[in-house]
Amino acid sequence: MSDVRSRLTKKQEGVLCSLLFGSARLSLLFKASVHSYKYSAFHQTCDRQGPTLTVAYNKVGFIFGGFISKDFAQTGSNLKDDKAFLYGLDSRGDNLQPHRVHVIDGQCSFCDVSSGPNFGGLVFLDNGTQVSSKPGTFYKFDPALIHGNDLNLIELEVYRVEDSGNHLEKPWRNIDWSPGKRKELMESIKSWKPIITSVSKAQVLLVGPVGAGKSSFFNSLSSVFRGHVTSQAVTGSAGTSVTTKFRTYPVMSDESRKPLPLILCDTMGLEGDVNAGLDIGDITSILQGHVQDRYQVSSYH
Ligand SMILES: Nc1nc2c(ncn2[C@@H]2O[C@H](COP(=O)(O)OP(=O)(O)OP(=O)(O)O)[C@@H](O)[C@H]2O)c(=O)[nH]1
Ligand SMILES: [Mg+2]
Repeated sequence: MSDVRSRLTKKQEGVLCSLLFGSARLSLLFKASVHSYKYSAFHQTCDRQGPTLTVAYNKVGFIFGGFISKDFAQTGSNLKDDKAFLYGLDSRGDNLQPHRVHVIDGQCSFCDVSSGPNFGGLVFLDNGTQVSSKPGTFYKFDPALIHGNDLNLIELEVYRVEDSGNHLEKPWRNIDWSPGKRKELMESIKSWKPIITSVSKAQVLLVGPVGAGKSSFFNSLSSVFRGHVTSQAVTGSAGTSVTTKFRTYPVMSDESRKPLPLILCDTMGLEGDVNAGLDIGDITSILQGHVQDRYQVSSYH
């Protein structure tokens, strides 16, 4: 089977996503040239996938189809979907201006039956590469603007529409990464003193699931204060914890050659199985100060 790769260019994908919502992401589910132009193949990969965008390509250079926010599920009914629309995009030339058409008031948006993507006025995969176009059924549209009056497909793709969320576009907190601010933060850690005079250093216990990045966190912190990359703690990925011993690491500063008032305590990862990795009893013992550097928990003997 040849590669199931999107035929859309990045620019075309961006234009289609702009018709959906700001954080929409397309994930290719079905490609007729690979999976076949049979509607049964379409249902096999596209049923119950949530919102989908059908993307058809014809010979004259139009990209067109429909969006539904509900599942294809072959319920045998015509369904309403107030977010559904048909669209057409003339991909010839640089100026990509999509044309979008909403459903006629009160009409259904798609036929959820055993056929190809079926938007009433536009039906795909019911007759191989031939599209059925009936403006006025569910949607009122100008065929010239939707598909350039060409009903012969050279490709048909169906994408799942995912919401990538806004978290990547909008930082959840603003951090000043300037060199001055960085120096200030490092100085505040170096000069920090515990409130209790009998305690000279803070010990920070790193606890978390296998592979969470506990050992890497120490290596990163140590590298920052030493001024060069260090990898004192062993890191990596395996089915079970890579760290097999309890380790206490002083953090050294290379400039002053003085240890910081900070000791990082790296532990084995928490694992699902009983008697594997760190367990709650081990954590209690560590907190009570009963566990020495390089102690190996029993499950690793
Ligand atoms: N992308 C990414 N990978 C990370 C990060 N931190 C650690 N890793 C990678 O995640 C894997 C596990 O990291 P470790 O630091 O060994 O994790 P650990 O929590 O000490 O794991 P155990 O000792 O096995 O419990 C390594 O391949 C790291 O390179 C991070 O911030 N981002
Ligand atoms: Mg580790």
